[in-house]
Amino acid sequence: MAQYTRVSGSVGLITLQNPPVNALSAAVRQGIVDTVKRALGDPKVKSVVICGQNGIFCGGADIKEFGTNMSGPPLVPMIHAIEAANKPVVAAIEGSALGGGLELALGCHYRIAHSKARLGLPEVSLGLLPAAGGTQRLPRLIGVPAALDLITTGRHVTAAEALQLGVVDRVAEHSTVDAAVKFALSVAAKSLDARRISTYPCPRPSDFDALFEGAMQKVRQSARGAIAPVACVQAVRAAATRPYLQGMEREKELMATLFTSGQARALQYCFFAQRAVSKWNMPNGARWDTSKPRPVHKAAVIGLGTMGRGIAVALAQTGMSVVAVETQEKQLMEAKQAVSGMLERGAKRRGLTPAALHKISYSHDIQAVADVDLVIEAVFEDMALKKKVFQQLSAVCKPGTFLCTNTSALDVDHLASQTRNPELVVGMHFFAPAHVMKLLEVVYGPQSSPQAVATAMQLGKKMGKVSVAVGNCRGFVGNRMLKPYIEQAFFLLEEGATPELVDRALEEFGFPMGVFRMSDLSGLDVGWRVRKGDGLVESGSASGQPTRLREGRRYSPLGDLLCEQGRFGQKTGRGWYQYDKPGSRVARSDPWFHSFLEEYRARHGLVARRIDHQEVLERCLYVLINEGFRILEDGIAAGPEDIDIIYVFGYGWPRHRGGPMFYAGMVGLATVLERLEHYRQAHPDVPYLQPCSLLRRLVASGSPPVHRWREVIKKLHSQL
Ligand code: 3H9
Repeated sequence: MAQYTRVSGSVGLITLQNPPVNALSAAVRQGIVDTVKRALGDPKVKSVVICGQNGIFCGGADIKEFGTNMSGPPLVPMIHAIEAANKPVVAAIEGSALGGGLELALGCHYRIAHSKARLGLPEVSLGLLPAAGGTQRLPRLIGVPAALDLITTGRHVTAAEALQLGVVDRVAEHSTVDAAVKFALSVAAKSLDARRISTYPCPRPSDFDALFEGAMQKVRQSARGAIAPVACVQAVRAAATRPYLQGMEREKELMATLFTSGQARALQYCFFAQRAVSKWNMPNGARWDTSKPRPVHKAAVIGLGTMGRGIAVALAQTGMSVVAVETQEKQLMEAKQAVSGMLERGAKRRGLTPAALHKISYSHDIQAVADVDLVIEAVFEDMALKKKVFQQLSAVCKPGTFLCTNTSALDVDHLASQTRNPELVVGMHFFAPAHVMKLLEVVYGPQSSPQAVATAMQLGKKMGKVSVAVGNCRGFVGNRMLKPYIEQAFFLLEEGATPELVDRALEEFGFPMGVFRMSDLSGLDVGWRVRKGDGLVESGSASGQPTRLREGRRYSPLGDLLCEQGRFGQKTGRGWYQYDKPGSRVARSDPWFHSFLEEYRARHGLVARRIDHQEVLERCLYVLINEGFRILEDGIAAGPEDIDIIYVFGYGWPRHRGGPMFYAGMVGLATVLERLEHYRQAHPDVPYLQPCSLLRRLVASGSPPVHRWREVIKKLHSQL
């Protein structure tokens, strides 16, 4: 777990060996303790180098050990022993030095990093803080403001930035271990008095109070209820106000609170869930590890509206050639300008030249896609139009071209049936803005080939997306679950709530935006068009007298009524809220809407009652979760992790609550079931509130933890 050799006559070389990331498991920690002792006790050894095998220094503490009975030597005294050594210890950092890995390096007397290495203290994203001295040593080394930034955001820095900040002493271009050994030889006889970071005074900035107040305000605003960023600020404050050992005590104390918190559990679940979703499998048995993707060298986007433009940017940024097709000349010219602007701004942000600009060619002729490997259709959300495009693509493209649709809800199988090779068709559902949002739903139908799914998943990864493979149904996973959630929000308005109350409850829960502010942002007309297509919007609604039932189910026409008045949200300056002008983003309460709502209730004989945050959360979230259970039951998502990752990356579900399905487990499945039953009784005309049989079955089998749900689902499927 830590290999020891003597090299160049007098350098003790310790190599961490725990693939894939050399995490500091109990065995690795024991290995370090033993090998350091051996090196320090060997009179022939004058200096020591610590490195990691396979080009990676260390990915930090072993996250899999958290929540178990942790054994083995603890990190803090292990790092202290290295720092206290009387022989110079040099960290040779290749690949990554993260979390406990960087803390180990900070305990060394010197740090040399490869130019491609990344360093950081990402504990905050796991609901923790760097508790192996990271919060105490880093501010002493690089100053309080820079340490606050790295520790509260968890961001990884490049070797160049680490050198500039003073985190590392040197950057190596070639073999870091060779460079470190050479360096270790050169410092063997030097005094270590000035190299032990824990002995440094922590620089106290002149604007100390304002700095910490500002930092606290910033994390409270962006953390949306997450507690770890706040604890990180408190720990760094202790570094700046207390002697080192007392600071370490504070770090330990704060870590103890975080370590057992539900938030840390949720965030660590998200870490593993994000990796689990890349290991996709389909109901027909096709899997990620047996399906080989085909390389995509050239891709095309059809339709250059908002989504198509973002997709073109995301594709071009991978470095591949992109053909962007838009049949309307005016739209094509506008898109060309917009895409170039996005690529230029993106390159500027990353300090690069916009090379991707030259990767895109534009055409108004669909024939231009004849030689591409993969096409993503992103035309207007209209089945007839999409069908036509797929028929054309099937005729124009070279054999074997994958045909993907960016539809957000339409039937992928139906589109596949328009082509000669339905096995080459999958959905690639991006989220707006497509070059920014991380989520990609890869939608397979019964005929989609494993290779088509593998290729779309791999392309998503290349584009920097978190891709989740899901089955085909109306709205797939994300939008299917959103429907009952939005519906409940409308019903709550009818029963006495306001958009402000509903949004506040959801934002306090941790969503960046409540349902109504989100609806104003994305445009009320989008859902209106869908409801019209479904025949739900009644022609008499202009008179304000639409009924509130459709085929025996409760229906709220509130959204339709606003649309009829031209209130489409931010773009028209009016929606559920009012805005200073069309396009403005600051939502203000709208007295017009409040009196409209009162009149509406009066007209329908609805008596407003007091609704509290608890009811808003239970009604909106539990109904969404219930639909998640139906999705699992239907086999549309392979496991709860897929749903949770979709919600965390695509729908603003607060990551520190782990995603809707994980959250249901935290609340208690029996509680979710009981509340759904309660609301179903109160609202018998709302079928979405009917608890799903999978939920009942899980409760009946003792509410197993989320990682064991798949067993119950498998049993359920085998009985169907
Ligand atoms: C900490 O250090 C606390 C301390 O302050 C002290 C407390 C006292 N442990 O991401 P990948 C697995 S907290 C266990 O796909 P990449 C991962 O699950 C820790 N397992 O590779 C995956 O497994 P599988 C702070 C880990 O090349 C496999 O390794 N550290 C750990 O894209 C490959 O991972 C962090 O937060 C771990 N620490 O990226 C760093 N790390 O193959 C977390 C990874 O079964 N890690 N695995 O799915 C990372 O950010 C990335 O893994 C890294 C490599 C950048 C290192």
